[in-house]
Amino acid sequence: MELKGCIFDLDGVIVDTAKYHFMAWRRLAKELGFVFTLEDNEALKGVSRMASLEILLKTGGVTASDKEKEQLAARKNGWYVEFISGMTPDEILPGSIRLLKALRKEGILTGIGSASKNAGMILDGIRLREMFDVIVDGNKIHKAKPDPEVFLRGAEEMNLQPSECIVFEDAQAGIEAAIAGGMKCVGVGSPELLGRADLVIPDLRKITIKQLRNL
Ligand code: B16
Ligand code: MG
Repeated sequence: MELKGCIFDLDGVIVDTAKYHFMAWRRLAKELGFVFTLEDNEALKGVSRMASLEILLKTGGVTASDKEKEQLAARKNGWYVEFISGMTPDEILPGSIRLLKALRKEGILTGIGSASKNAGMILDGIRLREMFDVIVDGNKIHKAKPDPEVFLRGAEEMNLQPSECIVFEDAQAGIEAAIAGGMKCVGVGSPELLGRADLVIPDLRKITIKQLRNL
């Protein structure tokens, strides 16, 4: 392919904020009187905040009104923001900076395509904002992954066609979003979960631009 842009999911690809999301959701579940496991948490990856809450409530067999749901989501987000407010560049996942620098050296544009409304705060904490030409996050989009909106907006802001872009994703919903958007995608994580991606890698450490161009 003629590679002109790479769009990175944030949580789970560039940083491991999934653990902070989990800590906050588990705390909410505990307050609601049930246990939320790491396994249950898999289904929340890449999913928007309100959709995550729906899954959590279903897991615990809890019903709530729309107003209560808003309050529960805000409560969870308060804890989550507290957890991520102390993030530093030490938390950037291995290989990320190397790959971003290599892409930029080749004139390939870089972007963030995240469902999170807290992406800006995370990027500031890890001081990586300037490594991305475009940033599309949960504040800019209306439709959550697996809808391709987040990645299509990223390509559009880069002035590129979807077919010229590669998406890096750690979540099934994100892989589906990339496919729906007509983009190649690299799954970052386990092949069992991300088998629909064009290539699955354990992390960003070893991937080369040549491998990406061959997709
Ligand atoms: P927030 P990503 C996603 O980020 C997370 O994977 C997902 O677990 C979270 O619920 C979602 O952002 C919304 O995050 O509550 O901070 O708006 O993986 O798309 O970068
Ligand atoms: Mg993710």
